[in-house]
Amino acid sequence: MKLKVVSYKACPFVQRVLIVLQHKKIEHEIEYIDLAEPPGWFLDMSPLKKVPILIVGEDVVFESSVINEYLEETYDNKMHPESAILKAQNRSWIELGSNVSMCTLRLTLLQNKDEFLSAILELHDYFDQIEKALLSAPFFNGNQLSLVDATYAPAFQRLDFIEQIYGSIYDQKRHKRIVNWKKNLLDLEALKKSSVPDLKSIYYELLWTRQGYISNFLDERKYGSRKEQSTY
Ligand SMILES: N[C@@H](CCC(=O)N[C@@H](CS)C(=O)NCC(=O)O)C(=O)O
Repeated sequence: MKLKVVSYKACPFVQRVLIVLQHKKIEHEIEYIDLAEPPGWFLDMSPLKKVPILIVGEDVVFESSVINEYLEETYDNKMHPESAILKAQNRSWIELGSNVSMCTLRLTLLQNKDEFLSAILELHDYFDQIEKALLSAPFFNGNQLSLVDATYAPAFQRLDFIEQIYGSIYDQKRHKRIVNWKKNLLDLEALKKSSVPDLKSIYYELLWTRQGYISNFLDERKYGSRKEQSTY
């Protein structure tokens, strides 16, 4: 069955799916769209008008975590643990991963310093919980890459881009295991291959377009005059 992922270059949720496709070595096509001007065929196919969608022959699957579950059920190189309780717990942490991604997105949109700092504190609250769940191991469940890892890697990648202009975001003392985990995820070949090569500059362009507080840390000379705020 032919697989096609409909993508937007800067989307972390698309990357979750592409990491799994890479890890399982599943052949696929990617079609990029512009979310600021989504094509009609995409709006007809995507009930939430969001990417990613996965087109499987004549069928469409939407929502990144659901797409990943479909890939997990259908293809080898299993990423979920076998036991029902561990699998359920992995799904719970995937859910929390969506809160981490949304909070990371908010860091790029919030307009003032206080809101930005309170979003970092919210992230720290999530990190406190994750820290308790992590093992002293390269990945979430041990040595094997899991769907939990595929979920968090794109968020850590964006936090890393933010850190490169803003400075440290993690609490190195409270979040030792997370810092180690995110290093392992950032080194993953599957993460590198899950985005376009110029993701970092696309991401900084987006920060500039969004004109949130974080855009003050970009080099203004590179981006020209400040524009009207946009969410894309
Ligand atoms: N819960 C969705 C989130 C996907 C999502 O928010 N995608 C963004 C791009 S990164 C999008 O398509 N936004 C378009 C819109 O909200 O209109 C998933 O996990 O697939």
